Amino acid sequence: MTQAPEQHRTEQQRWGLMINRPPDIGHHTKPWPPPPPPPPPPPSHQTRAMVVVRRIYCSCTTEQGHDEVYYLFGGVNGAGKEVSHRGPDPYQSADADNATAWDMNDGGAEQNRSLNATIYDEGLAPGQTATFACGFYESDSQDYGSTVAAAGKLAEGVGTVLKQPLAVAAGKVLEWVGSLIPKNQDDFLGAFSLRLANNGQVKLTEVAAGTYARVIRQDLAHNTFSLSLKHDDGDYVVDIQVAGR
Ligand SMILES: [Ca+2]
Ligand SMILES: [Ca+2]
Repeated sequence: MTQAPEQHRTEQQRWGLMINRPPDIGHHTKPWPPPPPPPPPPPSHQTRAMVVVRRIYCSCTTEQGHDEVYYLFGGVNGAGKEVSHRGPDPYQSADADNATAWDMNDGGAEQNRSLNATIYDEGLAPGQTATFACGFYESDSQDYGSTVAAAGKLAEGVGTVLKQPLAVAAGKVLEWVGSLIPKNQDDFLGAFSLRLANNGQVKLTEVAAGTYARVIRQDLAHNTFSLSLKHDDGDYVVDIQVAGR
């Protein structure tokens, strides 16, 4: 009965000596390595691009009284397809000419309009780019169908100059519209072109002013720019923002 505990103690002491002896220079004496940090979350890729007309300011209308401002938008989207349309529509706050134009004036409530109108909203996958031209007009009753067809000409035209500097597209808008909107009909206010890219986040990579337009402010870091449009006695400033989601 007394042998076993002694043997047990002896065994404990023996192990105790082993445990308490100076550490070996070996891997088992190093502290356990900390766990690796968790992997970073996957980047949140945006897949749609939007072009938003934030505000239009009218310093001078094309003639006495209200102006009815509309736009033609066309180009080549991220999938390489020609797309175009004419706006605004009621969802873009169109409130003149049976909701096909913005009611503008150089005084009163229609002078400075915060529209926040999304004039383009389409898929743009990571790695894709898209190029568009846009012309602003003031309606003096040119038929609607011709203006839609004119927007289509912008898409075709942009497709032919994709490899050229962006300013070429902006400078050719009037040429592409051609006789669809005669010069003695609706007033041409000015045009611009822009290029979008998706590197995970949608970016405005370039903007160029065309005929009768001037880029008066540009902030590519925040995807915004402002245009001055001056023609046919009209004098406008348009604030535009590119956004992704
Ligand atoms: Ca006019
Ligand atoms: Ca008019």
